[in-house]
Amino acid sequence: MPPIDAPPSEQPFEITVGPNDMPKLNMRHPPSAQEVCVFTYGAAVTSWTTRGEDHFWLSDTNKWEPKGKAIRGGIPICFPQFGPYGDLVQHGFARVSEWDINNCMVNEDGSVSAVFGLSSEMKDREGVQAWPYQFEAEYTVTLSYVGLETKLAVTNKGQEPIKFTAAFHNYFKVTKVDNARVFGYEGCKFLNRLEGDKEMPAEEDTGSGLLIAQETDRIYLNAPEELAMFDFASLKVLKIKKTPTLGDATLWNPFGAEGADPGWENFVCIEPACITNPATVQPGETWVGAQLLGVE
Ligand code: TA6
Repeated sequence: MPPIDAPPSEQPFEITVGPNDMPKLNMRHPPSAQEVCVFTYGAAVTSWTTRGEDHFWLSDTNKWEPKGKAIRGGIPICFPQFGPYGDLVQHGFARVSEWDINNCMVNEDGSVSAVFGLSSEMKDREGVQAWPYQFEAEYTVTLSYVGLETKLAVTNKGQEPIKFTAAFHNYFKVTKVDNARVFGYEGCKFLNRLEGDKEMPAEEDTGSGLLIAQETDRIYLNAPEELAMFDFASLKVLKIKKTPTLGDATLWNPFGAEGADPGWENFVCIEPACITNPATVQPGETWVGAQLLGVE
């Protein structure tokens, strides 16, 4: 790690502001030339670069107003509800709540982490009160030689079990959606969200990955712990590892459907998630779901 008197461009942590004075944390791991930017609004990762190249797509339509609308792009956190499956706002309140920065640390192995917090005690935070549970959520973002890890830990602070669904809604940047091939979903059944969540059989394994050639909105069941995406134009391989607590994984691109973001051609959403088998956390216990992203 850089010495404490290293130039500002090499210091691991910098808290600054983005558009409309929204607070954000820039975190660097100089030995691997990685940087990540996390807004406190939604604890939203909006950019992750290796040697200056960003791997996340961010919409040009973002208004950067922390008022009930999620930042589109990067990694919105869906918690404690994925999609419309429940009584809360679409994808839950985590992505439209202001999170605290609890800690920034250089770990023993030289990796760097930032920890964000949101709890039911924060009565002033958007949407939190709509969920009748006592909880503490910690979101840890880590940069190491291996890549970017995001980890959500949810502790039940109340007297009754908590049940929730969650996802890391990754918007990966691609040169063009049809240049991308997704690997890992071979042999997995999926729920087709475009057909009322109809369960579909696993598709034939062509050996050359899954091509998105039409509007696609799927929840893959029992998705493997490792997924990957290859971009034919940039020759980039993106690897995703997820914990078994995130048993599902989605695949989404609106492919120009009505209402699609004008930038739809340049992202593919692959979202490690627990949706079909919601997490249950007993009083005093902690649930942890994490993903590790790497690029080659
Ligand atoms: O995970 C994919 C999805 O659930 C899609 O159905 C699509 O609606 C998307 O998330 C974006 O949701 P949002 O609420 O951010 O517009």
